[in-house]
Amino acid sequence: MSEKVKVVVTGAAGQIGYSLVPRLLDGVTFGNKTVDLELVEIPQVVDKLEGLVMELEDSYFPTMGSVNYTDDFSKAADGADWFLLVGSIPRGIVYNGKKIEERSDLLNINGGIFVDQGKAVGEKGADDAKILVVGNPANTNALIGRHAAHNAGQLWMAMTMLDSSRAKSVLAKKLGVGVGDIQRMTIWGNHSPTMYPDYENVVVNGQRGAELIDDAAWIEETFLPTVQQRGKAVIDARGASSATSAAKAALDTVKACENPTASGDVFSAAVYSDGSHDIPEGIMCGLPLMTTSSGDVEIVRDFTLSDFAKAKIQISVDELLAEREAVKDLLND
Ligand code: NAX
Repeated sequence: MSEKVKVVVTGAAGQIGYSLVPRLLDGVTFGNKTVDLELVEIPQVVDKLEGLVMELEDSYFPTMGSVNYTDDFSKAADGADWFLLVGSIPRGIVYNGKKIEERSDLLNINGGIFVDQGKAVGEKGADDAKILVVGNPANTNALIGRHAAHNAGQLWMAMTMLDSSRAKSVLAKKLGVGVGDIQRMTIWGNHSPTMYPDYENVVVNGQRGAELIDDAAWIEETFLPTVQQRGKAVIDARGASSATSAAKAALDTVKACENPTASGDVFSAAVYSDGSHDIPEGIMCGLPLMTTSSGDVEIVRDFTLSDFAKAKIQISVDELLAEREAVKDLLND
């Protein structure tokens, strides 16, 4: 019998969910493991998931195990190995009679959701479960969920893989190479316009980015703003936010955790900071990561940061500290 993996996806009826869910079953993300799926939505739209389940059944996925849909996150969480927490309340909608415009309101509403989900993950999820938060504000949602889970064996992450893939694409065009030629790309800080894509530490066909790119104006005026504002550019062009690329990034994060990292390379996600790289402890900060041959995900420490990089990272770290302060009531106990 093949191995099994149980995966919970929230926001499964949303845009990202529609691109993401089928590809969890395609035999690539989890290899030949049988994938049991729990698709979670809010009560108002949960019934729409019946249609997605019908499509999954019709798609011929030999690795598909059981597929359920529910609005009961806690029930879905039972024994799950992976949680892809995509669902969240977007800015601009009316919630409990109030239009949600302020980031602090958004933090608190979504934070409340992540307290409940975190508790369920901690109590019911596998003790070595991995949790990837995609729903924004992703880093602080993950901080709240991790705190509520109180389960040290579980790994909470917030997604920065999409930012990393965007940064690789912009650099690859500049350098005339393929995206696959760019290694060691790290997104430092928050998944927000303050993020810092580290062009200096990338390795492109054996050469460091710092040696390859000697064009400070291009970095400041083109590279950083293009990567930092790419989400908005996609919305402006498409009339909807990034969905297929976000789904691909979530799958790439899962694969990066499920397989040992190639020697010398890293991958990007935000994890709980432990003081390394002079980043204060206790925030979910984008960092360089690797998966060891025994399957542990670790922070990679052999990075040298220039004064320019340190100053940029500090801006994003300050934002994360302010977000933590804004939700401090959700981090008590
Ligand atoms: P959609 O609005 O299409 O879908 C979100 C879905 O989540 C909705 O169907 C909603 O009913 C559901 N939902 C809300 N609260 C829920 C809860 N408590 N439990 C279960 N389901 C819940 O948004 P979509 O375009 O799919 O984006 C989802 C999230 O990803 C947004 O927060 C978005 O900002 C975020 N993103 C994060 C990215 C990242 O790199 N970290 C990039 C892409 C994306 O912008």
